[in-house]
Amino acid sequence: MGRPGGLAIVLLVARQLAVIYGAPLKTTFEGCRRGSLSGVDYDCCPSEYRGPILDFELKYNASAPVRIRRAMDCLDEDEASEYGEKLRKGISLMKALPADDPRSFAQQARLHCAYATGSFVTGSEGFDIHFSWFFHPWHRWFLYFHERILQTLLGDPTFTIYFWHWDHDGEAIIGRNKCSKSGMYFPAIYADPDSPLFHAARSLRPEFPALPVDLGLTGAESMDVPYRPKDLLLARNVAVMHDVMVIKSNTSRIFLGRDLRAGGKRVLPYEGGGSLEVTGHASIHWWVGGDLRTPPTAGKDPVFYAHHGNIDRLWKLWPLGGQGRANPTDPDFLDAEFLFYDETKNVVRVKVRDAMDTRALGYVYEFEERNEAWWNYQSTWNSWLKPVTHGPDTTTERSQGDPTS
Ligand SMILES: [Cu+2]
Repeated sequence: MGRPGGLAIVLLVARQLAVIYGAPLKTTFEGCRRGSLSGVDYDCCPSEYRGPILDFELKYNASAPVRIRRAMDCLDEDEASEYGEKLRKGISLMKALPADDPRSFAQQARLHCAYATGSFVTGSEGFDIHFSWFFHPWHRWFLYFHERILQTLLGDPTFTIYFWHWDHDGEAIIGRNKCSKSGMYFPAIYADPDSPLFHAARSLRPEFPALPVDLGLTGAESMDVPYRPKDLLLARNVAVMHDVMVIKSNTSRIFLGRDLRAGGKRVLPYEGGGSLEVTGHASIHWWVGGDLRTPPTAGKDPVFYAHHGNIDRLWKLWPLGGQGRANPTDPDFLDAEFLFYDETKNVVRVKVRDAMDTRALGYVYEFEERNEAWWNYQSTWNSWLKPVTHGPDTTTERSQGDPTS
């Protein structure tokens, strides 16, 4: 047998071993196919993916000053109107790009859909970055490129996306500035029907804009969101946040979700998801409803990006909850690769390890300290909450931090 044949066998064996013993997941756009989620088919492969693939570290060297992604509810009137104007302009420019332009709003939503429906393949399996330890880093990258594209369209490299501060009940907190408004209401700039930030496919009930979000919503309630009065919601939301961020988060498996490696099989929605992904994060998706209810269509609603800003911030807050709360150092986590489009339509290959420090990516969040009311919440939270299933090894580990056990 000649050398090429021997090499082929070695490669084949290495590939099989990688599937059996694990190796970092690598994304390729080749072989993208129609995907599905919960029995519904979706066609959301990127429209155009030829051309060289650039490596993230070679292309970008962060030199600009670090920007602050601020809480939308904590802006003063002038700041809010200035931000609203810029964001409306940026999103309308993004929506006006040709439909097949990978920077267009529609194509960004499609890319999120492709990563949510098993459209991209590892081994012989389609994979989903949700319900796995990639949920947080993948969405960090997704917002990062969304923000870069907005900066370029606006011609403003200082433009920064702000977040929907839905974990903040309005009890005054003092961070970089003093903020005593509640972030738990639907952000007004996304509610104006004449704005490009509006999305018609939402199913918020008419009374909901006057009510706080419902962070305790469960999947069973998601199709017909129940009415709960304001006082109950404000208190319950703080309890839910404490439960998810402090009680049910003492290992990375519980907080981030199950591992996913090259050739890994997809699991049912929610089965492998981390605590914040399944509760709080998903609850907001269900509460807003419409396209936001399910991952394949969620990116079509502009409020998605403000919602996920807060998720990204909460991921940064998580290690402050106590010992053992650290992101995985497993190379199969850190060296996993994803592909995104940048502001010049190039395909960029990123690794999870390059997303671990937001400062290196050029931004930090307002309120990155232990200053939200939910950190120190103590009450009969468990009498209000139904148990949430996070996967097979969750139930036993959860009880270690459960004050009632
Ligand atoms: Cu998502």
